[in-house]
Amino acid sequence: MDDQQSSLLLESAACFPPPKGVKLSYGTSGFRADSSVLESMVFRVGVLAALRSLKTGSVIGLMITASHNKVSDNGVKVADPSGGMLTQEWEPFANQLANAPNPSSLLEFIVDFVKKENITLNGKQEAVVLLGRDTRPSGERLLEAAKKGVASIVGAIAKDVGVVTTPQLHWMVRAKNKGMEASECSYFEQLASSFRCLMDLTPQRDQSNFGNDKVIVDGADGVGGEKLEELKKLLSDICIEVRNHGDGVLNDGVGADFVQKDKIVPRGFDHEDVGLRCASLDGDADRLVYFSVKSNDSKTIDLVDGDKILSLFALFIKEQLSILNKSIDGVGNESYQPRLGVVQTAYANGASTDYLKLMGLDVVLTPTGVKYLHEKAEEFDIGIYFEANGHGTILFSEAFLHWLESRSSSYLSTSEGSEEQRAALRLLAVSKLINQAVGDALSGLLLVEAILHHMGWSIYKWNELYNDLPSRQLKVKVVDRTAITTSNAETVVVTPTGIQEAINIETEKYPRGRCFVRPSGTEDVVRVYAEATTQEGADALANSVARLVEHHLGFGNS
Ligand code: 16G
Ligand code: MG
Repeated sequence: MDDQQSSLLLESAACFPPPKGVKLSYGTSGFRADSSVLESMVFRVGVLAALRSLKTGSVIGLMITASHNKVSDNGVKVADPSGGMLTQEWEPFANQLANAPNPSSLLEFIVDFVKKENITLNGKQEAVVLLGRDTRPSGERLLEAAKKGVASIVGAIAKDVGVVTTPQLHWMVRAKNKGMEASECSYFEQLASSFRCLMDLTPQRDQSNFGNDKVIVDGADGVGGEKLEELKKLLSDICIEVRNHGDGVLNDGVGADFVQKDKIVPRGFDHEDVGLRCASLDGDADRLVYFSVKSNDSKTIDLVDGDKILSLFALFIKEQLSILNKSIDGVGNESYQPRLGVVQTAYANGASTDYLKLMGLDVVLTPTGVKYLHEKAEEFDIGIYFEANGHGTILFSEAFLHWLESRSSSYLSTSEGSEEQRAALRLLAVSKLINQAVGDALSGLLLVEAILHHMGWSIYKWNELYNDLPSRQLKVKVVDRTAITTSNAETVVVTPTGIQEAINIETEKYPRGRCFVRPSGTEDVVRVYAEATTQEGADALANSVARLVEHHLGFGNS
């Protein structure tokens, strides 16, 4: 590293002293904390993103958001060239940078790291970082810190894409690196045109079950509602009503996280919405859940969570593949069999996993966090992943898309307009509609709507795919949550010893009982999840295991 570069880094780092006594780690969703302590972290993540761009020779993304957290929090995360999460190999470096006590130790870490990673810092190679932020008031100030971080690597350029949803930023990074246009306009256009295409391919079925044609969307008072209003203008086949699009407090009694965890109606919804199809986005619009307001109690809801969205997507894709397979069998000489797989976490309702297995699908569990699910889903030709909380997407392998394209063009000459051709076109449209960079509530919403239309299903019919087992989630404050380590996709506690045996004894008391504990990646708590055939059973199991956790780990300060 030359003198110009090191003095630039030292000088700019001096403007962003780290807050005393704050130690952050790059968790499942990057760095997240109260926005007042984040400026120096964001600056340093700006530096990291520029280095990542130099290392990969590609455009990198930096998103300022704290998703479903309260409005006073904020956070920052990095999108890799594919549009996915920052490679896990760089997370330790992110932690080192964020927690370096002063500019000179920061510089030391960088010097060592660039040497190890073979990154040349001579200002000759281009580095580009796309910067996005959600609607949080602290976003603007933090964006300036990110820009300074990027600019402290000689030759690196920060491009501000403004207020966007997290998935939009990831989509833009992916598009840019594929040489496509990466504007918000092109994002909206791609979603709208592939949605239109899917709707045009709807079979002529009895639509009497479809129910009310309108979908009402809770925008969590965040960026998603605002963007959906814009996207709506390009859509003519669907009626979307957006509520909570930014006039109330972000994530306060609204949003997908609130709806999924508390199972009560978000602000702005009431008995007048009984019978309607409702959906909820989270604060940065990478999560989506559906719900309907209960007719006997307008405060509570029937939740249609990420597991049901996954099941709907899996069912639809399987249906299209079997239409294609029929023609393959007819020809008799086609050997290519695309592998369809679904990826869930331990939070997936047991009934959903049973349902998916009954459909004959390959179901794999991973630890919580999109980076794990995404990585696993990439192993399939079509990998569908979802967390129960509504974060998920569908990934298509390049090989499968090529195969699909060549099939669909061969149908042009042999069986134009056939069901096989339509199935191939539907799958191609799904691959364009769904955001393959990361879970995206807007594209997910359009895909759900198109599939319900295709099936001629109401939200009730969809919800009847299977009945969720009653479940309960609790948080436990302990002295040190990192004392808990787990294995088998977080279903088994490894340390401290003895807890797992005690959990097993409790769990066995309940028919179809299932229970696991894990340290949260985003809050200083241990989470407990329990499932049983009755709500009372799930509650009792969760409570007794929460007490076990307290007993083994000691109460924390609340
Ligand atoms: C983050 C993760 C989400 C996960 C959640 C778990 C991403 C982009 N987001 O929001 O996937 O479900 O953390 O939170 O990976 P927890 O560790 O506090 O339970
Ligand atoms: Mg989110």
